[in-house]
Parts: sequence; structure tokens; C-alpha cells
Amino acid sequence: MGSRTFVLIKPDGVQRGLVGAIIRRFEERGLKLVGIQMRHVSEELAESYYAEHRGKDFFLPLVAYVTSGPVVAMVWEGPQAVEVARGTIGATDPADATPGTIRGDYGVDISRNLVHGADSEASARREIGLFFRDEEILSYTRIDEFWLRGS
Ligand code: IDP
Ligand code: MG
Repeated sequence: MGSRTFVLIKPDGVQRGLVGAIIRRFEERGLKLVGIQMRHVSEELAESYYAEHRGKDFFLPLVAYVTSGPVVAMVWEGPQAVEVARGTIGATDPADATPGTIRGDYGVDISRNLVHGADSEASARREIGLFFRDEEILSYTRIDEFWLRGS
């Protein structure tokens, strides 16, 4: 089994009709989708999910943003899943993000950056645990795994 990461399409991604385009980036890159759910994020969940940012000046707007509409929460698996997903997502501020990344192709402002990706394996485990029960994460072989990894 490869490592896992947690990715969340924020409410602007859903409202702008970019769910398919965003999922496609990870899917075509070669990560394997092993968990997915659409939901609203409660204030309580947002505050624990973004606990590291409590006290910063953007914390309350961030909680308001992520609770403002449905999100799509996902678990992706693959070699170095955390780093690979963060690379596909791009820099935090879409204005600085490289074209070719999700934020660099679809965003212009740091307050609406479309997607979240866990920043370490420990964060991924914590965030997956906040959103998913164990039985909601699936185990299966993708038919192209050999062609993605060479073994
Ligand atoms: P990351 O999402 O690239 O890991 P973090 O520094 O962990 O970036 O920040 C979490 C989220 O908080 C960002 O994705 C963005 O939505 C928001 N955020 C971070 N810095 C700012 C800011 O300066 N203004 C407004 N929102 C911010
Ligand atoms: Mg972060």
C-alpha cells in the first residue's frame, strides 16, 4: 500500500464547477482515490481541522470560507502521496502558484485557493481521521499501477 494523503475541494471549487477538473488532476497524475465524500463542514470541525491557524488574523475568515458551502473530502494513495498532491495543488497563494498547478490555473487570491492538501503524513492521518471512518477508506488495485510505478 502506498502512503495516503488528505485533500479537500473547498466551497469555491464546488461552486465554480471545478470538482471534476480538480479530481482529474490527481487521478491523471497517478494517485489512487481510496475515499471520497461530499459534505458540509461544521464550524466545530473547521476549527479542529485548522487548529494550527487558530489566533492568526485569517483564522475566522478561513473558518467562514470553508463552512460556506459543500466541500469534497478525499483520501488519495500512492508513492509520496503528501508531496505529490501538494505539488499538484501549488503554492498557498494562487497569485504565486505556478501555472500547471490547480491553484496556478484556477485561482488569483489567497483567500479563495480552491483546495487543501495535508502537509505531512502526520497531518494526513489526523485529517483523514477527522473526516473518514476506517471502513470508508477502500483497498483495491488500479489497473495501471504497474505502468505508474514500474513494479
Ligand atoms: P496551505 O493550504 O497551502 O497548506 P496554510 O498556510 O496551511 O496553507 O494555510 C491554510 C489556509 O489558510 C490556506 O489554504 C488559505 O485558505 C488560508 N490562508 C493562509 N494564509 C492566508 C492569508 O494570508 N490570508 C487569507 N487566507 C489565508
Ligand atoms: Mg496547510
